[in-house]
Amino acid sequence: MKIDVISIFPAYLDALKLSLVGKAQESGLLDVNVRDLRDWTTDRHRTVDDTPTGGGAGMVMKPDVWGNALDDVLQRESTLVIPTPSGEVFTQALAARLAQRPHLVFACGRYEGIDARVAQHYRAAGIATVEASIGDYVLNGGEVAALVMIEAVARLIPGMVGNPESLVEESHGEAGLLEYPVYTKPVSWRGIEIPAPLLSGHHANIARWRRDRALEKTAAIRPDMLAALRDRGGLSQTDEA
Ligand code: 6GU
Repeated sequence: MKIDVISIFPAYLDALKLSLVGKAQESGLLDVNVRDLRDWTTDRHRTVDDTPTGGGAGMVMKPDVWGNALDDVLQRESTLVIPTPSGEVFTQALAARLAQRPHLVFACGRYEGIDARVAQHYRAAGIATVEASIGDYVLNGGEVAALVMIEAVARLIPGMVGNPESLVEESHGEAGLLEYPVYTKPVSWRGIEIPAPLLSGHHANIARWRRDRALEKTAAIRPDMLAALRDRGGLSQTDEA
């Protein structure tokens, strides 16, 4: 997979050189390029923003500069991802869909956002375009949101995570439940014992205990997820007991 990130603060994306995403780049599974939006400005001051038409606070990013950049970077098979708090919520399902695509282009806006005609234009031109928010809170720009989305997508690329089973059991994965609590040695730490079933060596009992803790935790913290799983027929009689 190829990923381009366009931003006026390319240094924000330095974290992509670290850890899993960095290793994926060394192994050739992933090719990430971070580009400076100002390279596509044409004026002496390298202007990327202007006042909002119709009035209001803040500044809006200019469509002409974004058009220059995206015309250069996008190809027919690219997916344009625009991080914005007004987008659809970025979920594990959206991450999984994006992980199937050959080329992602992240257009990181700052200030009050990018002129709305940019998304409209590339959609009309037949470029798959996704406006996505990482949650109901406000960041100063799309860079940190792009980091979040890239990490979530990159670990779903086949061959990226050492043990594919770790993708199945984890929170928001296929089970549709939050993950059960995990423990390692010592068996007793500061007076707190690891729950006995995990020490039993009885695999069915361990699986049942883990499933019950996942159900309990999901019911308490994310009742919406539990209801959705029930509606999909994902809860057995034992689960409901
Ligand atoms: Cl994608 N951008 C900004 N600026 N704020 C956000 C966000 C994105 N997602 C949640 N808050």
